[in-house]
Amino acid sequence: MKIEDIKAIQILDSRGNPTLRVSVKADQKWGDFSVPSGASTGTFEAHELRDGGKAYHGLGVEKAIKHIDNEIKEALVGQDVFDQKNIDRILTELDGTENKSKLGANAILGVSGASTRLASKMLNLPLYKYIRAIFEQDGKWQPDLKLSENNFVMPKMFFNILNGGKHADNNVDIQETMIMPNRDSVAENVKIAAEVYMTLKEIIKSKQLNVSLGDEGGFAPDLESNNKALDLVLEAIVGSGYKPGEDVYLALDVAANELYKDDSDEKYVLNGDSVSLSAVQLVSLYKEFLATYPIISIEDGLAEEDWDGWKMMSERIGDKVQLVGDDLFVTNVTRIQKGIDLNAANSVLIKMNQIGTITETFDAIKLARANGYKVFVSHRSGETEDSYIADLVVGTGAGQIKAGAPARGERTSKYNRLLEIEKELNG
Ligand code: 2PG
Ligand code: MG
Repeated sequence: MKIEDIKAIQILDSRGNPTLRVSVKADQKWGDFSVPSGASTGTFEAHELRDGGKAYHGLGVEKAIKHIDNEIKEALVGQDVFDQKNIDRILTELDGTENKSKLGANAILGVSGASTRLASKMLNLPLYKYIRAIFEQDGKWQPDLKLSENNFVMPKMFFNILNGGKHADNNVDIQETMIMPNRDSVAENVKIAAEVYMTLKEIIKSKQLNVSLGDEGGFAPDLESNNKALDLVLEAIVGSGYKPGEDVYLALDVAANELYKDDSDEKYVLNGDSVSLSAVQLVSLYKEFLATYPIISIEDGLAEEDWDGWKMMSERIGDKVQLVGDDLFVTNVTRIQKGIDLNAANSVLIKMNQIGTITETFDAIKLARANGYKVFVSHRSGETEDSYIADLVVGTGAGQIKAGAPARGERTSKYNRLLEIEKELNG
């Protein structure tokens, strides 16, 4: 079945910034995909093409849309919609740059994602089943191959309920303090997360702190120290009637790139604690955290090019906690391979727009998994209503997902889609 048409429009993301919604057509049907956008981005991410100039403070995506309307459409019309690997190969070759800066990773991902959604629609398959099929069949739909169709596992879910760093206007350095409810079912986990979120709001109010929200829907009060962020979340878990370290675990995204200053030995500046720390000292702080709080994962605990620091961190705490590379790995197989070779981490965060195509996203997941790394599928801080990553995490069996707070439409669309998938699989 051949691609007949491709269209894109400029829409707004959850921060009010322009982004793309792309639609691909075959046989009277359209498949859509809306492209997310980060704020605490890694230097080595694929390039997000923006217009510059005055409109939308330079953030428009009309140039990316033009590339879709012209070169990309020309190259893809007539190609088989069920051969995702071929579609993505054409897109990357047409761009020709290392980081997709010619056509824009936002344009390319939009087309890549929309193609898979169209294909799933044409087959009348839920998206996660189509993703499973092409994930296992080397990027191409082959109806007669046997799939592990019945082994769908619902992911562990990480809800970001307290925001800081670049995602909020407060003094907390840790970008994301997340909770992971520890039940088997999505519905139970969503319930626990929502209850803890409600309790946290009451606690923050009762302490006369500000209940304003960060970019991902978590609360963003000013606090005395970074420890206080963890204490508050713990208090909310207990206050909701759950046991920390049994019913609910904690997880952090430190986004340490944003704390990193390269002008002295004390490279990591924690404003909330009024201290500057070396990598060794910062890892000692994590060690203290691990002794005090039931933390099961620390993402971007050190900066994206601090490979020696990451090795040291892995040696010291890698056996106790998931050490997740986000800005470190940017969903890029070359960087993930380097991490594996150096023993720098044990887990990887997967963001489709860091690399730019569905095929390369699959490659990153496969490489990580083949080397015993744990995998997280992740949203971006600038999101849309598109729930694609819910299907992605189930389809690939990645096992873990983070999609922000259990509040605000662009976050709940992912959790609500997981609720739907769970119901469908159980029914
Ligand atoms: C992160 C993400 C998503 P951003 O750092 O993990 O939570 O933030 O999209 O701003 O990079
Ligand atoms: Mg991160």
